Amino acid sequence: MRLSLFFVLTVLVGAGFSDVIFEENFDCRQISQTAVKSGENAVSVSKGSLDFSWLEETGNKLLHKGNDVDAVWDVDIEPYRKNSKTIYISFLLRNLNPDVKHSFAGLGIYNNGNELFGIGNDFESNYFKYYYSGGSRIIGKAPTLVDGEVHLIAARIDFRKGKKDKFTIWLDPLVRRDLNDQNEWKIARGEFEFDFNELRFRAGDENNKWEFDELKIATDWDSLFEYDNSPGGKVSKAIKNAELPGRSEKLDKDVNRFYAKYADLEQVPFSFAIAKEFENVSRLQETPGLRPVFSKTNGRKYVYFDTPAEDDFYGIGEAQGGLKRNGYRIVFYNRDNYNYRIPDKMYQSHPWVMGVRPDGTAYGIIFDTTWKSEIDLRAGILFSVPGDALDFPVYTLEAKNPSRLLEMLGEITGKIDMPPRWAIGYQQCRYSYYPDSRVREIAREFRQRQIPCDVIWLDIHYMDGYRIFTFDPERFPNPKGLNDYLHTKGFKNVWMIDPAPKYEEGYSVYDSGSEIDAWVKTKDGEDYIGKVWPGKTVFPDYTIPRVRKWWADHYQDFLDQGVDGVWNDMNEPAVFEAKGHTMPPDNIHRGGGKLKPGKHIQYHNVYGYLMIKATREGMLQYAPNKRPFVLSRANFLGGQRFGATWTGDNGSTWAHLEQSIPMSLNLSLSGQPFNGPDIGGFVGDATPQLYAHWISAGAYFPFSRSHTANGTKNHEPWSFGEETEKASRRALNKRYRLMPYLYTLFWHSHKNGSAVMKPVFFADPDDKSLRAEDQVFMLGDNLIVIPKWAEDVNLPEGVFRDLEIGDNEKWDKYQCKLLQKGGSIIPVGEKVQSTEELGAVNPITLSIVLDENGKASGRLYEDSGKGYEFKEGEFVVSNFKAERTDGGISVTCDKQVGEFAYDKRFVKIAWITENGISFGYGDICKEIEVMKTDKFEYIE
Ligand code: MIG
Repeated sequence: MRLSLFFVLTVLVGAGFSDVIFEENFDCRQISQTAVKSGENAVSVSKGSLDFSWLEETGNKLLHKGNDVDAVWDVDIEPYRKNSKTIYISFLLRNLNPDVKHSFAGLGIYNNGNELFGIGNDFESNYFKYYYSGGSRIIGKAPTLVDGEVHLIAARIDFRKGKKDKFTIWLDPLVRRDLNDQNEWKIARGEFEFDFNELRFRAGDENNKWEFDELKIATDWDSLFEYDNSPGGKVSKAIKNAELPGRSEKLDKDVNRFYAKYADLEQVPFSFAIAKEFENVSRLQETPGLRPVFSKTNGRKYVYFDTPAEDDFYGIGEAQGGLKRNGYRIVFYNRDNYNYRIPDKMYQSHPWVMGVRPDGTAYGIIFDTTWKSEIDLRAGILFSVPGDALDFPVYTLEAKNPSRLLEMLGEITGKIDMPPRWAIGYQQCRYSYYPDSRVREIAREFRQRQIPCDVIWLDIHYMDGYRIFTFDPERFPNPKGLNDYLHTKGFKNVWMIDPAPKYEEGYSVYDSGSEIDAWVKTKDGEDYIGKVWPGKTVFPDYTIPRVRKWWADHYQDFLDQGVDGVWNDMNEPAVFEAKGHTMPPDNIHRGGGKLKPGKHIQYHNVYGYLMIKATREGMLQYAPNKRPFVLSRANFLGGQRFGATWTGDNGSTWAHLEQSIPMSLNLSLSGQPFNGPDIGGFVGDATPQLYAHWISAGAYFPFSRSHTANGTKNHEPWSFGEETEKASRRALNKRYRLMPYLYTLFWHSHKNGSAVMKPVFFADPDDKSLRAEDQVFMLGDNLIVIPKWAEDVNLPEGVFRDLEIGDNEKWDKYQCKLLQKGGSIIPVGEKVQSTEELGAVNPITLSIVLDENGKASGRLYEDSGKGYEFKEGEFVVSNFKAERTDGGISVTCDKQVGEFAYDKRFVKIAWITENGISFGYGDICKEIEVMKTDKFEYIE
């Protein structure tokens, strides 16, 4: 049987201005008015609203047999062809039955009933491909479409007279920043003659269901992707029969909580995200502006916020793409994502959105579930989980501005612990430095070359056959000796521990774990065995309290070797040669304490979170008065309480260098301030220029570490030649000089949840021009960092002055510009090679820029940098103030608190004005006066 649906659409022939030429949203009104030529399907299709999900919302399931044609659209592209114009075609495609392998669906390009070209899922390989009379090609090594997720496919055709037409096809292009910044992976290019007048949706295979939607042709990229953002627009129709919440609670001033009517409140699982206990929970009396609707549709549970189109979205964690998240759709299911190949999943999950209204007020939404979930920000905020996920609460937060919102997020999901000061220093890593003599050599090089550095990292090659908690007897015969050596040189060390021990009897970690029945089980109750670095491995089930204890205890002997910090990698968890590169979703976690037994799909997103929680507990158990440092690759909203994170395996490319800023910013806007990318890029060799640019900006990331993959060229600051070495030294010297400021920012973050690295729109939340600016960023509220490569940047209005703390570097091609905000006092330290050179209270220069009213203020936090004595009062907070006087300024220490308070402290003053820097010196406990001079200098 040939199922056909014919209708002709009027085509706008306005070639010349940018426009949508053709659009098919399966809107029933439109279809029923058109001439339906044949086929039962055509009739059924016209019944319901077909807006989002064609197949489901008709109430029909289309069974596709063979390669039958299912829908045909006549299109007239002749005017564009004739005039050698360019057109773009896009559509959405999703397999609704991913269990069926080897299925085909896609868009056919036809001429009078003859197929010319096709784009879609490949029947044989399950890869995405295009095909034509001459054969077919897989598009890059694009992952299979048979994954149950919505994919956006876009094609560009450049019609050319007398020549073949040029085409480009993208898979999921919207998760990239722009057209020119696409990952080669998902792109196909070629030449072909596109003389067509029909488009057809085709799907093959029995028992298979495909969703096909939003077929569009336009003359430019932007109008292709202009979604209908109107309130109640198309996304809200995705959820049928949406209902108001069944239960609405007021938790706090400006914090509400909602549950669906259908929610089974008895079954709501323990919350991993929420750290706060709300004491005065009451029924919400008023009708809040921000309120979800809930629905069960198409076997999924949906939560939808019908937010105004003018609002800007941020957060959602580590996702790829730009700073502003409007239009994005991502999946929360932690994923090892080598070279960021997969567009819509990353290593961490933060089911949280920050919304900023045009007036600068802000709101936040926490979807408090650990389940595999999706968020769609194309029209409002649409969040969904599989239909069998347990019900969960949705939290809404209202704040006067984005900064306050982040503090509220910190109050609710928890804040970072105060890190040891060395962890804020620069760090050097590679996969891997070995043997131990090479590690010593790296340490010596840093000191000889006077490039500041605090930490050297040990990656998996130190282990004995990749067995965790062991040391290779030949490469690292004396780890304690090596660590002692590093300590004498002023370095700390961080060593890697993966989650999965080798499956091997006689290996103590395996044996002792087996004894307590520690391993994650398959659905049949067997130990789940996967494959990772050591070969066959088992996976500790960190949901079980005794397993976390067992894990924590393992750090005893390990830390005895003089280990300072722990790096937990691969904890999504990553599993080689496994579907989705992780363990099966129906594996079983047994839980305990507050955690009920559950499937992996429930606990996957907190596997890393629970692992680093246990690691941290182990470190605190070993040394209760040492601030632990744990770095984790996977994490979850709220996991900032247990460790810092980095952004995984990026590539040594310009695109990933640029990407690193919005990625770190959005992690910062998701409650995790302590993060950063692999400086220089992990996959591949950086060029000297790329590395120089990257470290020049990377020196200002909260977590600042160079790293590179196995088998790449050397990526130390000096490995790229003299120019790059100089640039690195300069940049890192400046990081260390900013240490008093940076350390104070981390303390703020620890105290109140604020971000260390912030987008510039935080400086002026109602200035709409700043909302998407992600080439530049701020450190705290008083310093803007502008990378050398940044172009046409949008900066906040107001007084800003160059903060020059590098020696005579004006000619340097790589250094970021640092701008200090008017009204601020930034404490600047001296040049050191490691934070180990610092005491609790150190020499400082106060860099001062007055505001329009001739005033400035700033704060400095100081403590020992290591233990927890600061909680008992061993710290000092100094608040500085400056005011214009006749011909100069007067600087005082307005107030001090803490046991380290001083009654005499000689400091330098650097007063930056529009025509130079004026210097002063004196006892800040009295008053320091500085007279204005007209000298351009840098701050020494
Ligand atoms: O599959 O330990 O992201 O930083 O160097 C590779 C080796 C495993 C992945 C981490 C990377 C680390 C590497 N690891």
